[in-house]
Amino acid sequence: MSRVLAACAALVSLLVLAAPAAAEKGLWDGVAGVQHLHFATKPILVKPGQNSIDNIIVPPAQKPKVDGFIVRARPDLTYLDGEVPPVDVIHLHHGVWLNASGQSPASPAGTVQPIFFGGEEKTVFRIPRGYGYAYKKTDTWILNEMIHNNTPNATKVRLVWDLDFIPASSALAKSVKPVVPFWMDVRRGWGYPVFDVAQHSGGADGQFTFPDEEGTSPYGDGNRQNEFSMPYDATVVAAVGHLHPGGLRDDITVTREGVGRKLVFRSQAKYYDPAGPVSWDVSLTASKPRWRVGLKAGDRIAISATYDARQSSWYENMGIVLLFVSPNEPGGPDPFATTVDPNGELTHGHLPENDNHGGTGKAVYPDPRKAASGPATTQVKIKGFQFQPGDLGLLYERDRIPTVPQGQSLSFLNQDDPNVEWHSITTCRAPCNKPTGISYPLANGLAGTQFDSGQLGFGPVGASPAANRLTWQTPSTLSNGTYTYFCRIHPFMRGAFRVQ
Ligand SMILES: [Cu+2]
Repeated sequence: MSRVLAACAALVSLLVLAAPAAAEKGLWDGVAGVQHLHFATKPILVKPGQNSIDNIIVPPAQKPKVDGFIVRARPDLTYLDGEVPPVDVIHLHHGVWLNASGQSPASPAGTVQPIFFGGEEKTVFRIPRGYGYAYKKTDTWILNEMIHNNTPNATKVRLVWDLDFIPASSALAKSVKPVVPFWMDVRRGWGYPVFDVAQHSGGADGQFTFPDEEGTSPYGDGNRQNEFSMPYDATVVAAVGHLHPGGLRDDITVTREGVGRKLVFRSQAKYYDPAGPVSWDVSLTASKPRWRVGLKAGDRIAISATYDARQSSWYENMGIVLLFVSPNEPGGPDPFATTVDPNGELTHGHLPENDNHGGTGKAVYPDPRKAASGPATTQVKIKGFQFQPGDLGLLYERDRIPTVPQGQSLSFLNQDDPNVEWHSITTCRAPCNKPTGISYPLANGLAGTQFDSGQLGFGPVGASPAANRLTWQTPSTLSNGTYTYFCRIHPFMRGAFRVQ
C-alpha cells in the first residue's frame, strides 16, 4: 500500500513539474491576447533575369494599425496566387524591414533601424516572452528587397510577412519590455555588404572564416566593420543569423577588456541538400527562448562568418546577425561568470521550394570537351541570355566551340539590358552540362584556373551587385584546354571556349 502511495505521489509530483514546463515554452506562442497579423506588398513586377535591390516605402495598410509590440515575424515570397515559387526560378535574396523613424546603436547603414529580415533561409524571428519590439503606427517603414529572377521570364510576386503583435492598449502589453535591434554585419556600413570565398582557401578544415582568414588586414585602414562597442549595460534576449549558400555559421563573440573573449551565439546552418553545404536548401538556428547574455558598457561584440571552401568558390557572400537587446536591463547572465550556451534551435525544416537541386540525371547540353575547335575568337557577346559564340545551348546546331590562342585573353561584352540583365562568367567544372537547379552548377572550376567576372551591368554604386562595367577579360595566362563557365545569376546559361 505504501508503495502504491509513493508511486502515486511520484506521479503527482511529475505532473506538477510537467504542467508549468509545457505551458511555458519561453515564447509568445499560444498566449491569449497576441494577435496574428498577415501583410503583403502590392504585386511586384519581377523583370526578366533581374537581381536588383529596391527600396519600397511600406504603406500604412501593410503595418499594424495601432501602437504595440512585435514579438514574432515570418517573412516569405509568393506568386500572386499564394504559391511559393521554386527557389531555382525566383528567390528572395533578401527583404529587410527597416524603421526609418527609429535609431539603433548598431545600424546597417546610416541611422535606420532594422526590425526583421528574410533571406532564402526564411528563419522565423521570435522574441521571447516578456519582450517585444516597440512599434509606433507613425513609424515610417522601408522594405529593402532583392528579388532574384534566375530566368529570362518576367513574373509578379509579393513579399508577405506574418507578425505576432501585442497592442499597446492591452493588459498583456504591460508585461512587455521593449528590445532594440542591433545589426551585426561583417561588412556593416556597406549598402551591399559582401565578401568572396575562394575554393580551397582558409584552413586545413576546408572552411574559410571572414574576417579572421582574410589576410592580415581584412578591413585595410578602415574600421573593423564586424565589431561594435556596447554603449550601455544591457541584456541580449534573442539572435537570428543570415548566410548564403556555402555558409556554415555566424558566430558572435564578446570581448571584455582584461577579462577575455567568449563565444555567446552561433547561428548554425543545417543543410537538407543531399550535396551538402551548396544551396539555399538550408535553415539556420536562432537563439533558444531562454537564451540571455548580460553585457556591460564597453564590451566589444564581434561577428564572423564561416563558409565551406571544399566544394566551390562562393562570390558575394553575407554574414549578418540581428541581436535583440533589452537596453534598460543590466544583470543578464554574465558570459564570463556563467556558462552561456551559444547554440540555438531551428525554426523550420526543409522547405518544398528547395526541391529542385539539379546536377543529376541526363545532360541537357552536349559535352563541350568533345566539340570540334571553331575559329579563333577575341570577343563573346552576351545577348538574349546566350553566350555568342560558345553557348552550350548552341552546340546542338554547330558542334564547334570558339578557340583562343594561348597567351591571349577572351573578352566578354554584355549586350542585354545593362540596368536589369546582369550576367557573370564564372568557371564551373567541365562538362558543366547537367540540369540546372539550386545546387548546380557550382563555381568549382579546376584549382588554379578558376575565374569570375563579377556581375556585368550597371546599378547604384555601392548598393547593388552590379560591377558597373559591361566587359570582362579572361586571364591571358590560361593553359591549353577546354574551359566551361556559367552565369551565376542565370545558371541555365552555360558556355565554353578552348585555349590552344
Ligand atoms: Cu546571366
